[in-house]
Amino acid sequence: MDRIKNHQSMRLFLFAHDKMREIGLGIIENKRAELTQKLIRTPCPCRQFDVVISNVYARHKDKLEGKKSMNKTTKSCKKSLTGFIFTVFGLLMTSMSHAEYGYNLTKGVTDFSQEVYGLHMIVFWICLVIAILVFGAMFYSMFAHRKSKGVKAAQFSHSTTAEIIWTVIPILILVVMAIPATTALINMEAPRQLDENGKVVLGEDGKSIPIQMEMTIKVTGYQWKWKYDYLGEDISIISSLEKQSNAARQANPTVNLEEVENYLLDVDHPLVIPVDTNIRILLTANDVIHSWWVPAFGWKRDAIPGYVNEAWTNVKETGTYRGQCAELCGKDHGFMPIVVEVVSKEDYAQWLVDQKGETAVAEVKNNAVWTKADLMSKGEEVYNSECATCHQVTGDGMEGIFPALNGSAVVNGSIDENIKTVVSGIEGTAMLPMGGRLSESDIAATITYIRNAWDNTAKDSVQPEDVKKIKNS
Ligand code: HEC
Ligand SMILES: [Cu+2]
Repeated sequence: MDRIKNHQSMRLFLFAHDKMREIGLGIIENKRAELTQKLIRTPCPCRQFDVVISNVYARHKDKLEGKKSMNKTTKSCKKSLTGFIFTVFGLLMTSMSHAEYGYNLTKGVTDFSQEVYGLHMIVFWICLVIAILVFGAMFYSMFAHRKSKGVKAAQFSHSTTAEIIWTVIPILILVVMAIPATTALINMEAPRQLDENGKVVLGEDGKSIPIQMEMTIKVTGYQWKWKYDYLGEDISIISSLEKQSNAARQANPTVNLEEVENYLLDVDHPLVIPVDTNIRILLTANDVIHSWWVPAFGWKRDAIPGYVNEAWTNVKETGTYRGQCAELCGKDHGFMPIVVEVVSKEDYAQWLVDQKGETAVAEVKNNAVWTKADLMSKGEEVYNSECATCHQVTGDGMEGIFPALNGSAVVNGSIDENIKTVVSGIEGTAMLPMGGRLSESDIAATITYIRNAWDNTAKDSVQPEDVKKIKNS
């Protein structure tokens, strides 16, 4: 259900995109499946986007097509364009009685998102009234003063009065729209206590009372995953694209994307937050600019390296909310989704306890001495999920871009140098520091793996202790 909700605002756009494409290609409706296949196979700059669109379309196909008022083979562009317009109109009409599948913005699940929705509706109605007045006047005068009735055009060219009127009225309209928009922005940037009617509560000194934040989460964007630090709780979560989606997105996929639920919109470890809680969210990034966006919360904020942005939220309904990185951030930009699990306060307290248990387990792993077999199996797993995107599963890299680790001098050289390269990265290259995103035991395992895998000759093993030493030196 939440998947449908989250896609509501995108649906009209996706549908329009799809229709226009069909018209362009002159392909008839029931060849849709073939088209989807073609889009997936055709390498083009917007391939990933096409895959997402085709997939979302396929998901909602029944709902979309069930509501169509026209479903005919397209004979000519003109005909299908008319069909398209009627279809969209028909969809808009039917959607009014089926709010759940509507094409309007969603109201979201925070006070702020509802405020944004309200603003959107005010502006929408203002636009509608203006459109009716302007087009009404236009069509009326064209019809009532048409040439066939013998009407002669007036010959005046300037009217100061008319010019003043058509300057002053739009200014007034803009001012009227700016008042609620500014109020909403202030509520977002400097949250103040509001009463049930949305009025600002004033303290004894006649000033507004700031909202107290109950917890703080630091969000860090990485190429291409998110890290969530629960400040004061000593909990960090790394949130990456879920395994099935990741397998299905590869060039020669082992998993059919049609079979992956929430394809490209699911992660391994979601952000978990309590309902009805004022949460401050600090955003930054480790490499390039990312942008954290969960539509249901009503805002989007850039995550910029070396800079901390601030936002806040208070989610009113438990549930799963999905979003995506909204800043073009490199080749895997489309593969760093966001999932937020909003749970009851009791469930959150329990989750904290469990999570601290896991942190303790990770600590134990980092302090343990591992057998070589364990290092190798863990290392292969981490290598395939963290390194193989660039260095390839075969360790052969990609010529001219990613060096081969198979036969690399670093990987066959001194352990310390090898650890340093992985922990601190190689400055100015795509080889990013792994020290902050992988645990010491994962790094030790991965290095052991690459030093033993393929044709590499080092054949030694690395313990978390060795990684710690390099990290602290
Ligand atoms: C985003 C792509 C990317 C990822 C992911 C990545 N690397 Fe690299 N790696 C590079 C690039 C690019 C270089 C070469 C940098 C340079 O010197 O120009 C490199 C260099 C290296 C080197 C030095 C190789 C040599 O012979 O100079 C090692 C070792 C290495 N990476 C290990 C790893 C390990 C282990 C992981 C996973 C934990 C990993 N890399 C993940 C891109 C990546
Ligand atoms: Cu990003």
